[in-house]
Amino acid sequence: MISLAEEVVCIKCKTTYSPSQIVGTLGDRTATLTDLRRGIVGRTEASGRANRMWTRVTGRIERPDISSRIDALRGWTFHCPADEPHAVDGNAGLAFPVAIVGRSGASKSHFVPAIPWEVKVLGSLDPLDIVLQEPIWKTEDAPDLGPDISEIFVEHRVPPATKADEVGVRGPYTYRLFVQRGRDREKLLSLYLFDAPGEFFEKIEVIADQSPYLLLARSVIVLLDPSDLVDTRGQERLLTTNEKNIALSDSADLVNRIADAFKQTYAVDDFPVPVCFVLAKADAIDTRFGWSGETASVIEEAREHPGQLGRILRDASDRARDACRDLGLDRIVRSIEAQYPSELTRFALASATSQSVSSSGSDRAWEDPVPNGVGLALLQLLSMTGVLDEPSGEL
Ligand SMILES: Nc1nc2c(ncn2[C@@H]2O[C@H](COP(=O)(O)OP(=O)(O)O)[C@@H](O)[C@H]2O)c(=O)[nH]1
Ligand SMILES: [Mg+2]
Ligand SMILES: [Zn+2]
Repeated sequence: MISLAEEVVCIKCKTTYSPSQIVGTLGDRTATLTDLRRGIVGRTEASGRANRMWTRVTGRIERPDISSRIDALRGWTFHCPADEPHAVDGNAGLAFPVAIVGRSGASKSHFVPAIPWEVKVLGSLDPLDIVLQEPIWKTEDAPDLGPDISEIFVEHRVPPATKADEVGVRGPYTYRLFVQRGRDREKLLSLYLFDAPGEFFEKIEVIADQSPYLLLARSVIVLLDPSDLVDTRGQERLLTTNEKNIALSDSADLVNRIADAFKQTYAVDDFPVPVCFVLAKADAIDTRFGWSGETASVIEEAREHPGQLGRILRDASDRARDACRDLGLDRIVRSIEAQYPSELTRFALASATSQSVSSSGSDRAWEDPVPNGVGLALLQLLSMTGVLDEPSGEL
């Protein structure tokens, strides 16, 4: 259904290339990505001999110089075959670009770093054999794996709002995503994450011009900001009905705009990729829905009912959708159901920090930020792509 291929997605020229078209350079050495992935380049004669000897003596294929070889691989830069030179991501695995979109202030710049913090550092999906790791090749645009991971989760600082004219799209931040379940038992994906300013999603032409990555994404997370949709904790006053109605209509517009941008780009009648709508900042919402325990219950249920993760995730999405309705977001839910095919649409509630920012004087800081539900949104997307499918064909 969804095509995931071992191709290289070039965000700049909005095209995908085969690895054989991508040339890597390291000093004065060049090699195609196909050759590098096979590992036939970068091995010296001497290390080749040592490897053969090691294999003969130990009977194992592990190589004594593996870490130095990996270090050498990290230095390669990969070039897009387009005329104007620019770098592309050369990591192995099925390219899985995930666009995180939402209006300004929706929590995008917190949600993007919350994904690696929750899934990679805290290992929230480890019990499901889904593991996120550092990539071998980091891209030029995002050399330190960004995006503000230590700033938020270690130093507890609040990053300033992402301004369109200052930074543009940040990323791709790339990670290796190992999925050790499902039909193939072992699958390697190259997850790309992007962070863009909310202004980019205000007009459909701007989406096409400024956010080509959005239209190349194989999955989308749409963050809905509850701050002006429902009364949230820490708010100075209750919202008026009028204010809520304006915000509802703005959010429904965003939902429609994203659907239109994809449909026009792909020239299709139905939205073509998996999408998860996430009611963000769930920590600030008064709801009876136990959103913060959802990841744990999905994991526990999956353990009790092997082979049924797909069904379990659909149930979790239905619960989240009903919670959104209960909170008065029925208009948004209806727009979503009208514009997006149900088999490619999921809902979730999540928080990048599980708390509101605390301010003393002019200092705004996080006290002890911990993401929750962020990995579950990623899991919903993975499930819809089919990579978690069980041998029985269960989705
Ligand atoms: N309560 C709560 N507040 C959040 C959360 N994430 C972000 N915020 C607040 O929302 C503001 C905007 O977040 P930001 O990530 O910059 O939004 P962006 O414009 O979508 O990138 C932040 O400065 C925080 O005050 C969250 O998970 N929970
Ligand atoms: Mg931002
Ligand atoms: Zn390119």
